[in-house]
Amino acid sequence: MQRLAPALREDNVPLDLISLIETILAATKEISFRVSQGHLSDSMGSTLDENIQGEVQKKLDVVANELFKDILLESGFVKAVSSEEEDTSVAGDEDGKYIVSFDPLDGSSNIDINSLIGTIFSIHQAPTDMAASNPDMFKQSGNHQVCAGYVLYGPSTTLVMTTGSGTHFYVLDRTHGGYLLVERNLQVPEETQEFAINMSNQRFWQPPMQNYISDLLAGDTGPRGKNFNMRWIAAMVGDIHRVLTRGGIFTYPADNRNPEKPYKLRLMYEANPMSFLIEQAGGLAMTSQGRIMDIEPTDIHQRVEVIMGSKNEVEACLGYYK
Ligand code: FDP
Repeated sequence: MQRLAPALREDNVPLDLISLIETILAATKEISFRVSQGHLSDSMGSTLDENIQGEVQKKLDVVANELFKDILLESGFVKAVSSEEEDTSVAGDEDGKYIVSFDPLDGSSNIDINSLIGTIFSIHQAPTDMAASNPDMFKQSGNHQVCAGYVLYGPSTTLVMTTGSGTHFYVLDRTHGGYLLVERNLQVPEETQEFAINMSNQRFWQPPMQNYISDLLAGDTGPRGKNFNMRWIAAMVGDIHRVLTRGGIFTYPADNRNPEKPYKLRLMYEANPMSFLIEQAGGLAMTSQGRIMDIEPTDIHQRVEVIMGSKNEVEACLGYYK
């Protein structure tokens, strides 16, 4: 099996971007180790807890955020970072060529139940005409990503990543401590009979999503004429990994629970990187209004409607909005 760096060189990825990716992955190896230690590590529980020595314990997502931030800002490759855990962007090296958006630990409600969690990242070129402290650097659409990926801390630690030449699948080999390429060019099957949505929000959805899901639930007695299965991991990394592996549709639609907050998932470090991975694998990544990666961001923590996965099923869903 091929190691990471030669696999990236085969895709003509520039050397400084390879170094940046390796920097990100160094942090994921440490997080993977901490996750595998579970309650034996100091990272479980609330930030308000104290351990036996009277020291304040940190939650794993805070630890992961600090690790990524420090390692990226010290690397010299990065002009600024933005994270789910930071209010605004954090400045790095003025000459850094890249900016990185990340969700250090996605699926945080799964941390304490030993279930799937992961890290999501998205890399853009840094504009040369803005200071490192200017958060407007991050107002670039998903179309301009030069790399996106996630690391899933599951029974095995897996990396799924694209630099625009297909979506490739790697596994962390603990015997040598590096990621090995398992499969090049993942392809999301166009057809599926599996959907992922948080059904408990059903009464809050808009009518098109209500109608689409009720037709899926009607199975072979309804207009779709086939039965569907449902899965919900409550961590986007886990659900998207399944979609990339065997197909499916994943959606977190608009809802009216809170009129100030009609969407849940974040554009910059959840929807955009996952869209890049899904599209590079032949799937679709949409809102009910258009492609996610065409959205011009207005805010680092902007939220967005998400409907992504198997091409024919996403199109079937969008048909209900016409
Ligand atoms: P979480 O808030 O636990 O970090 O990031 C948002 C996210 O997880 C996604 O990973 C996941 O798909 C979704 O929220 C889970 O939402 P529900 O709480 O509605 O299940």
